Parts: sequence; structure tokens; C-alpha cells
Amino acid sequence: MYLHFLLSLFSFCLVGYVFDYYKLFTMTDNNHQYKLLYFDVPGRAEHIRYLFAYAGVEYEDYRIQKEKWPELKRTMPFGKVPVLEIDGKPVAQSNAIARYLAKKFGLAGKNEWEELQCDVLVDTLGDLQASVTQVMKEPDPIKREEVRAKVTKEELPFYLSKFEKTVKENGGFSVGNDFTWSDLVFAVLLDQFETMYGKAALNSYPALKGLKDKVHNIPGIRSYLEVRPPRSPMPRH
Ligand SMILES: N[C@@H](CCC(=O)N[C@@H](CS)C(=O)NCC(=O)O)C(=O)O
Repeated sequence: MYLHFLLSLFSFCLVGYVFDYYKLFTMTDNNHQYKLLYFDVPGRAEHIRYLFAYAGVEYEDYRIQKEKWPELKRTMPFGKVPVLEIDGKPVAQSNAIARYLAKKFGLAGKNEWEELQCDVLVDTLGDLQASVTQVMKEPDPIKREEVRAKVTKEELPFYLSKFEKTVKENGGFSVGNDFTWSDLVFAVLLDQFETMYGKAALNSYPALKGLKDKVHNIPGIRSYLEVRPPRSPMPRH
């Protein structure tokens, strides 16, 4: 009778332990195989790399070398990257991938309203990034300076001052009162602005600078930044 009781207690505990390990395993999502394909630059994949770093989930960060791209391009779902292979199945579109991972890693917002706010901010950051990239894409040096002046004097202050207000109102976060994937997208883009315009670029936007620093101090992201490979040239297309 006593032995029977001990055996039942043991199996009960064993089931508990197995269940706890299962939860841990599924939460960290190391039960899927992920391979991220992109060029050896931050570009449209960096927020996806930040998401994996934040969650501490393993993935292969496959950085495509210039000479390998023409052949690889033919095998991509829409001929472009980033592509995330999930258990061998290729998925395209950077923000669709990021939103999917954000949901898995608890970074999509606490309710539908917050999910919507994340999408709004991520898309708006995309608009701003498109204007900034326009400068680099302009081949004519005179026109390039005109575009640069418009972006620097009009578009950047317009968007950044609105974002600054939002982050201030949310107590240091872009959405709600906790981290979301929108914060990671902010950190990537603001970092890019500092690289392009110098460290003083965010001096007038202390809340945004604070948000960027806060994201870069998340342990997983800090570790990723410490080992991030140096950039190699992007293929011309
Ligand atoms: N909307 C897509 C755009 C993807 C895209 O334009 N990818 C570029 C790199 S940023 C590319 O693959 N360029 C190489 C090519 O088109 O051959 C996304 O966000 O994933």
C-alpha cells in the first residue's frame, strides 16, 4: 500500500516535470528549425535577427555572399529576401515574418488594439525608411543633395517628433507599456540614423534615444550586437 502510494507520487511528479520542460521547450520555440536568408547587411532582416536574439531562439543566420545570389534568387518564393525557412518551408516578406515571430515570442502587443498600433508604427517607419533610402539610390549627385536636404530638413523631423511624442506618452515604449516588436524595429532604424547622420542625430529626441538604448540593453540583443559580423558589400541589382 505504502509502495503503491510512493509510486503514484513519483509518477505524479514525473508528469509535472515533463510538463514543465515541455512548456519551457515550446515557449522558447527551439522545437522548430529556422534558417534566415539575407545579405550580409542589416537592411530588411535586422528586426528579424533582433526578434530571435530577444527570445533566445536558435536559428541559422545565413548571410548570402554576392556571387551566390543570382543562383539562389531563382529558388526564392518571389525572387527576393529576406526569406525565413521554417522547418524547411520558405516564407517571404520581412514584416509578415517578423509579425509571425512576434506573436510566437509574446511581442505582438497585449490585445488587438496594441497589435494594430504595432502595425501602424512599423508601416510608418517603413515609409520613413523608404524616403531615407531614396537619398542613397539617387544616382545624380545634384539631385541626391536636393533629396537629402528634403529628407533631413522636412521628413525626418516630421516623423521623429511624432514618434518622440508617442514614446513619451507610453512611458518609454512605442506601444502599450511593455516591449513589442515595434520597439525592435524602432531600435534598428534609429541605430541606422545614428550611423548615417552621426551620434548627435537623436539629441533632440531623448525618448527615442532612450527606447533605442533600452532595446540594445536587452540581454539577448546585447549579446547579438557584441558578435554581429561586420558588413560586407550588398549585391547590385
Ligand atoms: N517587401 C519585401 C521586399 C524585399 C526586397 O526588396 N528585398 C531586396 C533586398 S532589401 C532583394 O531581395 N533584392 C535583391 C533582388 O531583388 O535581386 C520585404 O520586405 O521582404
